[in-house]
Amino acid sequence: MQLLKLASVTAITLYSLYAYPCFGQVSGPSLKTAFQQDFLIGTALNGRQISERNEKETQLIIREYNAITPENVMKSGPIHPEPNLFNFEASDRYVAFGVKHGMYIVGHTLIWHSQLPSYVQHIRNADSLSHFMKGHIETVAGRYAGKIKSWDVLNEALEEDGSLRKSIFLQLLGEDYIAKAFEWAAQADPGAELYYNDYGIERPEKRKGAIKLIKSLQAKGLRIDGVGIQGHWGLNGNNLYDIENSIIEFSRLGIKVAFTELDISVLPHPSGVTTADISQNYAQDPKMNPYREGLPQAIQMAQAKRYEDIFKIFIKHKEKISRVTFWGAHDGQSWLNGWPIKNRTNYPLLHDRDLMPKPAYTSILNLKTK
Ligand code: 9MR
Repeated sequence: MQLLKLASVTAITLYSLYAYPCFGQVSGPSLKTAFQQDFLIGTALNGRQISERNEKETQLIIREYNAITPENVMKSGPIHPEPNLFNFEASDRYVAFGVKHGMYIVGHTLIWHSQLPSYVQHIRNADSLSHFMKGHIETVAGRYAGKIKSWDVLNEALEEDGSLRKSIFLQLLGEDYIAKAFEWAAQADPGAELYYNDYGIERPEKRKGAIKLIKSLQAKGLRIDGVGIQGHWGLNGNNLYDIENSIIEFSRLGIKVAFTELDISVLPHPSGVTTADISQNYAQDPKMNPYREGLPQAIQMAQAKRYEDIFKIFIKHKEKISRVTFWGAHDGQSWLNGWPIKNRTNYPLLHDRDLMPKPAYTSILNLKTK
């Protein structure tokens, strides 16, 4: 038994040394250095990470990544909980983290139908909603002007068929709310790049809607600097063609393309479709949580290959891509452990729950270092 244990510890150590030769050292290849000439490599930070509660996690984040996005702390619910009350404690800490570590700081997100403060959900007239939007954008984007390098001004404003989402903003303010969001963001922080961010816009139908939205801003003479394709994908590799075409088509609009929330789920999705619609929620079923005890090697390798295929496309189009951000630094923190079914064990990121690099990490790094 002891021998077996020793053998497996040795195997893991050897694998880690192979996969991550410089783990614990300050020099040697890391994602951010390997892709330095290509695009920024980012991660989303949760509240714990922003507070630097775990030294190993902090070291992993600053070693691998040169861009950060706040996973939740800048959303309107937490940051603007009452009409005249802003809670900047966590967001100030987030920005200070980025400044301290010399990182590219992303703001996420100014206008989103989800995670709205409850008083906004109860607004029933256009004037009050417009008043909220303007005040919110001016105050939040204004506070961090000069520090936030890029804002996800508008998040997920499209339905799956590419039509405008029937959010409270569209219903009370009409299409013009989109132009207003970009106009007010540009005024509040003239130096920040302004992005439209959404999931599934690599798919042709929804992509058309995103292109229409971007063109309508440009036709009004408003500034939009980039589009964020979130990249919440699964193991099925049949969207490579769509990913490549969307990079090409979006960049033809004269804007930058970023991949803003990349993760590759290894678990079955109950509806069979990969999306990031957080209103989805399904009952628990043990068949839907097959890897509670660990991820089989074959799936690890399939995920590594999937990441490799995607990154080959990113590298091919590197001059069109500004940033690739992963939606978290390790599997343990991923939202995909709780969505669309609660309490599952998913493995969507590049480092495992012990902060060790996975084959997916190595497959990406090898594209630049081998
Ligand atoms: O990862 C985020 C999770 O912790 C939150 O509960 C959820 C709801 O606010 O949002 C998740 O992040 C989302 C991001 O802000 C926008 N695109 C989809 C992401 C995954 O749901």
